[in-house]
Amino acid sequence: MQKTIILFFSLFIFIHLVSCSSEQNTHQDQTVDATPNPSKNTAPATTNVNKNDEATEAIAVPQPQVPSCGKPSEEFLGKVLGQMKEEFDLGTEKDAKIEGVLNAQFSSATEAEYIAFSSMFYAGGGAQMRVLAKIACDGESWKVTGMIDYAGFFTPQSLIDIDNDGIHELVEEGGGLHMGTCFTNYNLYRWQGAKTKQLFSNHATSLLCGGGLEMAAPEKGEVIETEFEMSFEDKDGDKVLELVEKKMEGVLQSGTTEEDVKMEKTESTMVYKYDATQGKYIQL
Ligand SMILES: [Ca+2]
Ligand SMILES: [Ca+2]
Repeated sequence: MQKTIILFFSLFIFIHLVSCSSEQNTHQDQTVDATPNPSKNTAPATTNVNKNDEATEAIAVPQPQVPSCGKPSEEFLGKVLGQMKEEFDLGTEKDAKIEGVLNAQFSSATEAEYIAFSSMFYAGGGAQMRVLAKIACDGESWKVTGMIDYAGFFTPQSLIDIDNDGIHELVEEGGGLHMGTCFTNYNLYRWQGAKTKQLFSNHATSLLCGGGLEMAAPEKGEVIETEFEMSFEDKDGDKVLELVEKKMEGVLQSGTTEEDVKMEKTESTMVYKYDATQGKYIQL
């Protein structure tokens, strides 16, 4: 039990340090241009992207119009934060704030929009969340046109144009510790009006942190750890990014604690292709 507590706090401190580092980065530059550009597809730091510059160079991407509303003002962002607090329980986060604002396109390739994201807060169940607010100019002033909760960090790399239509999709990567098991979630979304549609999702778990192995007491042959490494790559040259999933699995051979555990590791790769008809990634 003592070890479980130590492991839990070690993990908490680690998550906190990463979170602080992320906050520093986003504070330095509050408003960032994240205009989609197929020759510069972006992805999270942990994701490898094949830029395939040669294949995408010839494509003309419509540039968003400069919005007649100018940039969202501090006063307006204060109202956005108020709306976030109304719609979501920001928990014990007393100093909840707008952590950053990014320029993006979510409705059309030519309509400038912004996305404002809150600082992290603890939602029910202990998961770390933040709120994303989509902001659009109605011709006269900025309006909040959608709001979702979002687990994990949010950076310019969280915006990616997977199908080369000039409209951003959102990559969400988050994780935590629950009942001795570490988990990592990977989701890909697209805005649909005020909410989002999920285009892809996977979920990895590990019993090798937080004392999960002792609690679950798995038998030989059971998978005790999965990891996913996700990357985007245009494998067939059709200007739409495939999602490449490298999966690692650890199968228990012997041992009952994190110190004496022996695993057999297997690795496999899966490629998912975006199906525009269904509006989601499907296995090839
Ligand atoms: Ca897109
Ligand atoms: Ca492709």
